[in-house]
Amino acid sequence: MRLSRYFLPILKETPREAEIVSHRLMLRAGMIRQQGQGSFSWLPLGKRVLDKVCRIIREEQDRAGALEILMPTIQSAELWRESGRYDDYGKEMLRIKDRQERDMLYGPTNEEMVTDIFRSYVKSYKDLPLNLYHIQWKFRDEVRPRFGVMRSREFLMKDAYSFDLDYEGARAAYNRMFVSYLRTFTRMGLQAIPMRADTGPIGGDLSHEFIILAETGESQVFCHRDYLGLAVPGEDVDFANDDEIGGIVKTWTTPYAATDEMHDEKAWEGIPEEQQVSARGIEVGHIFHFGEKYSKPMGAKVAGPDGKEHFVSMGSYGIGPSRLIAAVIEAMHDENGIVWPESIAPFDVALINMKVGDEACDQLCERINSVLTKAGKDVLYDDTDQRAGGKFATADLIGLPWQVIVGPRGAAAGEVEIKNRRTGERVTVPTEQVLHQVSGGA
Ligand code: 5CA
Repeated sequence: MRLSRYFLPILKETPREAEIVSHRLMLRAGMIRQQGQGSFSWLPLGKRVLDKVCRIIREEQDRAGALEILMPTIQSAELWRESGRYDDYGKEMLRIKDRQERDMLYGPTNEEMVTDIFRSYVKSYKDLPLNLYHIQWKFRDEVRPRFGVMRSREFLMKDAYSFDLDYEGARAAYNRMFVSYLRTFTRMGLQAIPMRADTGPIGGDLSHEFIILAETGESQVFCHRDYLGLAVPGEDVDFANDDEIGGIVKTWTTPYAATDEMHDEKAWEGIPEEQQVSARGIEVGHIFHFGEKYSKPMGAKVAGPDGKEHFVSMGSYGIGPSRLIAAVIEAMHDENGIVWPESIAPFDVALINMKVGDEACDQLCERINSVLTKAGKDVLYDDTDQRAGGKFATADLIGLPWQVIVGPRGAAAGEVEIKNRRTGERVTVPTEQVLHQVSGGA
């Protein structure tokens, strides 16, 4: 992609309304634009990150056996009256009327709608387990939308819903999502700690929030230091093996970890002080087991092996991709800007032409752009006529993992400079080695 043809509205000034670093950097790097209170457009750079985040989420949901669907944003109040939540949900729900004066709403979550899909088709335990997920916009009229996309009113959510014959099956489904979440967050370079959590308006008796430790986090959290060293399961983890998955969940739930609402002072005092981590945290995922809370009132039941009808045991599993991006920036930035992990960087390489119009520089840049692109790298080629200083500042601000810098002297000598954004390390290499170098140099 040529920067001269791209839409990257970088802000020179630090926006005053942004209180936390991720919000400031997302605005400055031209990733998002505020459209109203708690409502944001995703500009090209931000959209690329959002897509990469969603791709990782999808891959890990699919690996764990969940199936992707897509449900509408606008829902009928009728469904919500069936579960009793139409009245319970309160002011956070955006209520709308259509031209026939029917009560509608903009979905804050989808338990009712997915339960309706399930009950319409699935009648036998033989079709279980089933887990359906979608990635769709939600609206919650939050009392205090703030921190940009961290707590907005309209936000993207991946929400998955599991259906099982009994508690044992539902617990296994819960465990699969638990492990899938550990993998998802690790792939984005984040260390997420699962903590016992309150279930709020979703309901149920078992729930974990996945928390990223960060000073700007909205919740106070408490956990054992052991979490900081726990290994996350690799790609080869067998989601068909309930014992293996259950074992991983056990390892990850044995040390103490709880959010403020679930904190147990007594248990906490039993942990040696040097092992206690009391910090602020950002909730990037939240999983719930709620059994028959929706299946019973909505009549979602299947015939069991005993020939009798059973209300299915359900759970729901959420991740906020838009919030997640802000959380990644909170965790990974420096004084010059964002420092993306390679897995979700909007582009892999910033190719910086220091002297546009110089034939040798232009030609070399074209060649490198083509070699890297052919090798599957996403390249943002800075072919603008900005001064070198401005180009470096932009590249640092938008945080691409590698900068390939082409100047006239190097071009004449057949060399380029390569900077690693994270470490700041710079090396000069022969042009033939650029691909090797930006692929990790191994
Ligand atoms: N139905 C359940 C699970 S699918 C549910 O709605 N859970 S939730 O309320 O905990 O939301 C799931 C995730 O969405 C949260 O962990 C968070 O990452 C994200 N999220 C929730 N509210 C917001 C918000 N106002 N802005 C940005 N992300 C949000």
